[in-house]
Amino acid sequence: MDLKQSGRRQFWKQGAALAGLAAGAIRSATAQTRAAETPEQSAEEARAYGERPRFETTERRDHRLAGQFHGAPYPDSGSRGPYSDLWTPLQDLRGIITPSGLHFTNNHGYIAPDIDPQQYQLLLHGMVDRSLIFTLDDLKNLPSVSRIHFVECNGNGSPHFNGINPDSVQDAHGLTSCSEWTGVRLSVLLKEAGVQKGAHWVDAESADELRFTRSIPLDKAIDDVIVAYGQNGEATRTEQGYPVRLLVPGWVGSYNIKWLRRLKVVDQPEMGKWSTNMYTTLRPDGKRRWFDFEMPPKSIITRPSGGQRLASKGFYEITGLAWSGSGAIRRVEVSTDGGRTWKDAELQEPVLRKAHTRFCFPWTWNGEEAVIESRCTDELGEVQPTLDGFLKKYGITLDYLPSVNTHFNAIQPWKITPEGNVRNVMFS
Ligand SMILES: Nc1nc2c(c(=O)[nH]1)N[C@H]1C(S)=C(S)[C@@H](COP(=O)(O)O)O[C@H]1N2
Ligand SMILES: [Mo]
Repeated sequence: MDLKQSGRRQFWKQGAALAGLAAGAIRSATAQTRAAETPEQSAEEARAYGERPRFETTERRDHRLAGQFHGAPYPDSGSRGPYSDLWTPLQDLRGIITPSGLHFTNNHGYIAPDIDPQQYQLLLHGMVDRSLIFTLDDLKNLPSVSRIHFVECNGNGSPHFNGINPDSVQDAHGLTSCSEWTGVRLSVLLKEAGVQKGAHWVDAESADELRFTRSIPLDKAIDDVIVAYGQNGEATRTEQGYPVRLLVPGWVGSYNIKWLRRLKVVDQPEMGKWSTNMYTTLRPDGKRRWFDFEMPPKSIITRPSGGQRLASKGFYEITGLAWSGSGAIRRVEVSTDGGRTWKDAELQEPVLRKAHTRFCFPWTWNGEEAVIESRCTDELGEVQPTLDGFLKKYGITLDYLPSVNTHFNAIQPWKITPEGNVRNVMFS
């Protein structure tokens, strides 16, 4: 453990005590100060790469350290890599871009491989006319695209992952983030190689020791999948798959293979444990559903949200994020009376397909108990369900819900107590 880390952790503990003293109308339960660095170190770093203002300390939450996994104690915390389970502080973000250093990461416990970009190679083979190997320069020399898309873990928000009523929006829903991704369209590479008749899937495999694999239907691969080497204007972060990852817009997070090293064009999907056991939904009858693809429409109020405090009655802007794996968000409604009445929120530009969309709603809190929640509709007309609606759709009861590890998109209610404390009341 390095000094900086241990300092941070210590400060994080102090955070709870400091929160009560923090000024400002909405107080964050994670308020804290940053550990001091040596002056030479910070001056040099600041010149070279810039730094955050000293007072800006929001950070990813390490659920491995927090000891939470699938709502239960972490199984093997010791052996997990440093980037295995970091959650985005959604309550502190504005706009739609997640700063790269705050992008969530889900790594199945392995340490990010250290890949020299000069040595990097991507193999494209299988049912193609020509097998090809691309270096990083080869990829960068091909026509590029930059697109803003979210990545969301399939289990985000589900009690299967997050336990019952985690305190904050970060701990409940922090496995979604949104970046501008730059790279070459997979369709360009497939055209170069020449896809043969009878091919229907592309198996993508990672370079890390896990050999993480998922199969992508050829239609999707040709439609909008990006072989991405850029994130928010610079190289893709180490923990986001440096130097190259797959970006599969709108689909379940696990399709976005990081540290991509091999693409194989095939006729049948591979049926390894990640594609079948880990990333499908178990039905109550013991059978599994077909692969999950698009993430369903979902919205969450990020401010005010769980763990924050309204200092006094008066005006507040309610704001949050909405997104859908099927396309653009068309509408977000907000209720401040626990779902009895709804009013349209304003959607902030830009409203992009398969990207986080920022919504805003002006509100005056009268100082009485209130339950605030949001509900979105996407371009296909699909409406985010209530908890009951979600259970009906899957044909399950609340008891069974913790077994469902995917696609949980029920409306998230936050209760504001007369004292101004904001609490998670999803399951109550
Ligand atoms: N090589 C590799 N790729 C991977 C994973 C992994 O463990 N190893 N995790 C997947 C899962 S489950 C998710 S949700 C996304 C998360 O992407 P991120 O870490 O960039 O947020 O990466 C996917 N790609
Ligand atoms: Mo995931």
